[in-house]
Amino acid sequence: MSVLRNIGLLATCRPEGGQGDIHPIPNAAVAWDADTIRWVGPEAELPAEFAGGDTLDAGGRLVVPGLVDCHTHLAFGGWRADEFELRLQGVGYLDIARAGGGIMSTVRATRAATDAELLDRATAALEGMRRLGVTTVECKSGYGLDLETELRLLRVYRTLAATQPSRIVPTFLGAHVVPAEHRADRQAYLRLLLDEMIPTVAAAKLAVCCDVFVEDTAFSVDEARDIFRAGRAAGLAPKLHADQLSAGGGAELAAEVGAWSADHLECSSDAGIAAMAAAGVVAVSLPIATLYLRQQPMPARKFIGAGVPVAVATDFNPGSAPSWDLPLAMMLACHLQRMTPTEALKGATSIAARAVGLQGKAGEVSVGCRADLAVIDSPDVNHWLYHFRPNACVLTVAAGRVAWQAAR
Ligand code: DI6
Ligand code: FE
Repeated sequence: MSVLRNIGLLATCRPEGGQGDIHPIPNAAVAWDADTIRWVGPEAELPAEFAGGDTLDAGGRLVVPGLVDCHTHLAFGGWRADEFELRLQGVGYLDIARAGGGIMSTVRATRAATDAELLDRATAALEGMRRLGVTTVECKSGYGLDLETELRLLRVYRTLAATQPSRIVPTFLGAHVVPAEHRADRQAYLRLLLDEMIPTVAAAKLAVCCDVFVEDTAFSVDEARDIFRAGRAAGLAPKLHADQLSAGGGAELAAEVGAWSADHLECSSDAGIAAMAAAGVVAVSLPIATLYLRQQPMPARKFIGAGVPVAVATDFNPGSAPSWDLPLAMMLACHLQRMTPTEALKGATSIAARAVGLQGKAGEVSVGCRADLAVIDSPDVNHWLYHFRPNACVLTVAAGRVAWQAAR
């Protein structure tokens, strides 16, 4: 039995209520047994049976659920700092891709990387995330784009899930772009996806979700529909990159196929937003990518106003979002998307958990959930995201154990 006491403010982030309802408890305590939360409430009411175990002291600070990063491309080879400089000089993201850079440049570096290199880098990224209080991470493949390399990426995630205290949700993104060697015959790549990759990935239980980049330069709505059908038949839940660079009917397709989430959405139409609201699809906002591509922000207020829950994630990848800093994404969600700090927090906890199928299991401090907690050196959520620092997280508990503690 373990207990975290002397919590100044506990943001439980239970899912009920609106986007900004974080269901706070002042002067709280949380008790857990092994990796599961057993008691949550005001410390004055802590039952005697929980008072005697290992005790951690939050020092009167803010405590939040272990954060959930519900959209990352965690494992890849190489970096693309050269493209960062080119884009700053005015060269377009798609122009760079057409010239052989962009996603294909990372695909080449990923194919050339060894399994050990991919694993070491992804492990370091996960550890960096835990220091920031992030304990659940959705991880996409998509920089292999051939059967062998896609499987290697997903096996890296399986190894991480077995060896790291973070919780991993693996997603198959073989439909990221049509790789260069198939450009002359995209049908051949679609057949590879439908007939070989999806069945092989699903049979080996290497992914939970199936993602498609729906965009003029990647996959059409009709192609994506076929890919989701094959994914569903194999037991993979749909998720999609939608309306990032143009309004391409991605939000509408997410509603049609009952996706767990539609992500990016900088360019969504009002009809797409209404369709997502009616179908109960989570909108995942990725403000670091918005910033790096200098786009118009995702219209979070429209989504929230229409009744669509808005998650906040990093999109960590070497091109459009080269940072795994989820609190940074939350701060940017406030500035760019006009979300309040508590709305951003709910978007990076229980709403993000829903986007990866972990509703009621992660992203909230409730009895029965995994004991994932972050102690933040702030009196409240507003102060945390307002006074932005390199790291305000002083203690992370993942699966019931201390996974990071700042030096005093
Ligand atoms: N949208 C993105 O922002 C990432 N993938 C995607 O479909 C960017 C991928 C990259 O530039 O490497
Ligand atoms: Fe992405």
